Amino acid sequence: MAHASATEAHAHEHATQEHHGPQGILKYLWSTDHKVIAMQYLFTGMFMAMVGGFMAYVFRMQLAFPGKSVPLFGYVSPGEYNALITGHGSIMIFWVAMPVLIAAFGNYLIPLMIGADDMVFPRINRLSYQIFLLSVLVILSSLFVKGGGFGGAWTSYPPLSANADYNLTPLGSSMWLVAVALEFVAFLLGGINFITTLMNARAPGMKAYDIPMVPWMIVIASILFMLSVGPLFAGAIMLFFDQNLGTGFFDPTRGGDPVLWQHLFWFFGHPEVYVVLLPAVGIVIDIVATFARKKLFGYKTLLYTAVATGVLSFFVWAHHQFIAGIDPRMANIFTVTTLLISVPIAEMCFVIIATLYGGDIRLKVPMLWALAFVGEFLIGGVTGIFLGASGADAYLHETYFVLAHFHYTFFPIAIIGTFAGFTYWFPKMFGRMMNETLGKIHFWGTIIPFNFIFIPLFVLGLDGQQRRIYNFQNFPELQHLQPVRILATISLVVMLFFQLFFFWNVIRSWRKGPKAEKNPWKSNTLEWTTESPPPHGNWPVDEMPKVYRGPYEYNHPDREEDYWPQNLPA
Ligand SMILES: [Cu+2]
Repeated sequence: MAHASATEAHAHEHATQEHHGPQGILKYLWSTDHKVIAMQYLFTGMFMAMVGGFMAYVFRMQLAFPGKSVPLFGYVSPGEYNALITGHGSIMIFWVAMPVLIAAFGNYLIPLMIGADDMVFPRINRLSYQIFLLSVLVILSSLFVKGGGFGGAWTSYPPLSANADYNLTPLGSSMWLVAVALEFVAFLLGGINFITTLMNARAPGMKAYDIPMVPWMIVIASILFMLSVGPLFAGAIMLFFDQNLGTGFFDPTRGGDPVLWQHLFWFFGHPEVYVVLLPAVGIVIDIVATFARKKLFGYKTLLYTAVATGVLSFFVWAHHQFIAGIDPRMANIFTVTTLLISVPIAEMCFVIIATLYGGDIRLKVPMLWALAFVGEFLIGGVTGIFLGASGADAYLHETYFVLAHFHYTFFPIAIIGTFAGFTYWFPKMFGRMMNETLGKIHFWGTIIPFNFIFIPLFVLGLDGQQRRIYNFQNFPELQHLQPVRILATISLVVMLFFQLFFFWNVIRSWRKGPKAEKNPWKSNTLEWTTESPPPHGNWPVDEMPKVYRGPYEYNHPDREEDYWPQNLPA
């Protein structure tokens, strides 16, 4: 069996070489340990979340109090405003959601949950992070070059992004493209590792349907990413040429077609939503099963639903272009596929609800986040149905309704999903328990203001307020909505303030939280059978886990102490 021999080879390596790789501070730069690389991705992603959150604070202050000096920033010029909204969108998607949900959780959890001692290609894994770090440096420095950061929004639509006179293209625009391309390379390398590791390095006895949901979801997401990113990668190179060499792929004054970019962008851009959604769903379903003390309801249903969502997500992209001049008959087709994709998503929600049903539910902090994910994401899903119908979209397109819908999908994925996973695996990652009270203050201090930020934006959108406008004082017919804008901004400031409780909780628990045992939540996936935190190689060489039986099963209320697979008969 191929996977058994791969594991033996690894075990041998760990038995003969106490620690491969350098020690001390260099360990964090050159380590090939999947857990160290996961931490690098996690903390880089968290740092970038602070940058992206700060950008949101600055432009929301400008919207609520136009023309006033923003504390910690100063006056916001129109150019800076554009750079801020562009930076916020691109950073939160490419440098927060992707590195945290795919790379950090994928790196940390895949080997541990399938009983492997590391990734199959540890050095490719390290290279992946190093290229990612380079992309971080490029995007951050692009904010400070001459002409300022790129201001063409995260979608980078031409012809604005491809300047008519290419000699005038600001450096920031091209650096944005380079940074995004580097980031894609990093995640392609990571994806290769995730897929091969899941295929080849599973614990002896672990069959396909024994694999826990988190590794499955991250691997399906990696495949989606691989299949969708190619066209945009090519598009990014073409746009780079338009910007710097005077080609005209996307510029109509040079014979190009700007709508071509929109096709290439959204062919990637829509599956990208599922690239980050699926790992979050995996995390949430794992937490829900553990804290409901139930077997996951409908394992295969969920798995095939995820695959179906992935396949369908390649046929919905033009719902972003209903009013871009595409054939209205095409719009009908994309309306149907878009409405169709809400079926598997609803099915995922039903799996979660059915798992909760009749459970012995414990409302620990990770469980609160997991339940909030379902409720908030549903609002995003339901409002997406309005936007997916081409008739309604003609009115709602480019309004704050889109913005509010998008944040009701992405915030639950990137922020709520991350906090759920982080608080759940914190004891495993750092060997300490987090403080429940601080965790609950942080939870409510995030969830309540979140709704007060984005429900007002639905109101603004339905009243016809357009996106990407610097100052609404120039629009007398929208003046009466100023209190709504101020409410959203104040709620954002309150939400950002409550993040201090999270950072305080992390630092405090890391240093002197109560020691975590191997399996504090009484879960029954493999990562809970090793020490907290796991040693290098994850398990002692002669104690590598074996899986004695399937199918994949969670705790039953009557088997409280029983975790899979250790206490089960051979
Ligand atoms: Cu879409």
